Amino acid sequence: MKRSLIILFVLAALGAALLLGGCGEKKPTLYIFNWSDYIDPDLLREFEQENNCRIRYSTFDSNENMLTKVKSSTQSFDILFPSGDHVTILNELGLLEELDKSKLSNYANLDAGLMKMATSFDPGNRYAIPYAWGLTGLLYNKSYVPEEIVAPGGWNILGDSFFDGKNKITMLDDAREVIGAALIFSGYSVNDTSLEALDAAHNVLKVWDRNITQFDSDSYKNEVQDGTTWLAQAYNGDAVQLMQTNPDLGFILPKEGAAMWMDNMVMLKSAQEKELAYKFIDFLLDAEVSMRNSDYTMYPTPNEAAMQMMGEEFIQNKIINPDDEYLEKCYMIDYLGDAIRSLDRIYEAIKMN
Ligand code: SPD
Repeated sequence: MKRSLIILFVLAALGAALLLGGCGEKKPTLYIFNWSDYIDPDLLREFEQENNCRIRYSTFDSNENMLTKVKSSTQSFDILFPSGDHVTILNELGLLEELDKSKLSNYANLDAGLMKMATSFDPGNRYAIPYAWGLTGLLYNKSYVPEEIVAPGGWNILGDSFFDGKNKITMLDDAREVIGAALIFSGYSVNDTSLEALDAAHNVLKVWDRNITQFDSDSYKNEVQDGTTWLAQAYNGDAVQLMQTNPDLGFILPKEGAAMWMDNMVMLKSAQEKELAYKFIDFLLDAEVSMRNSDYTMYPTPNEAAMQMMGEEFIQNKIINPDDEYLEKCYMIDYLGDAIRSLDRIYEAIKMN
């Protein structure tokens, strides 16, 4: 009798220990929704360990897909990583939490100049913490695309007759990027929604579209390596990530200029774990953490303290850090309000073709 009581006691103690500290423990969980290939996974594990929590991490490949999921999903997220124009859209929908900067001890690490730029989509820097910025260009596989085809160095490579009938080019599944490229090639800003500019862009796209097999923002990363795709519109950091392990790949920032974007961390009003979300944002704002993250993603960070710690190879890489002369030809993708409908119409017409 005494013996069975002891066994019962031991079992109960074991059960309690499991519930409180082991596999059965209910740890606070942070739901994060970010672009694919856009964070060092080691940092997620470190944050979990340091904060005795779990991170449920999901990815998206376009702002549009992110927005659709956030609006329609029963699953709620705590932190999202939208581009600037979509910060404005999320905010107009009343979905964003105004951030309490006193909870972000590393906020001062952010670059004052870039924070000023961010006020174009987040007046007063109230809702968004800039995370990374980049440019969009053309990634290609040198085994299939001869040097003389890319040598002209402009967006019109997309329409080169070398690709006729080959079905080997992809563009991003992103109306702003696709029409933006055609606008820049035609001599307009990516934010020009005048009839004249959009007509010119549409006409250019009709020509390029003869060579384009799909509009896709993720699978081109494998396909451009295995030869399914030879040339793809691509984000610069993603391209550099791939080029680090594949010497057959090349990337150009087109001579006419490129679309520029800034992605951000925002907290949803509906977030269930706001305190933990603040800790996560502050963790990523830490200079050392942010430096390690950029070294993984190959995108420059608006974290000035982190940028000062980046190695020479990163700083000198002109795909990641083009000089000012090139940046002057680039256009930040701005929020367009209702005018976005004209772009969507052109994009759908091109995709339907
Ligand atoms: N893999 C990360 C890609 C990040 C792209 N950012 C935004 C682009 C907006 N057009």
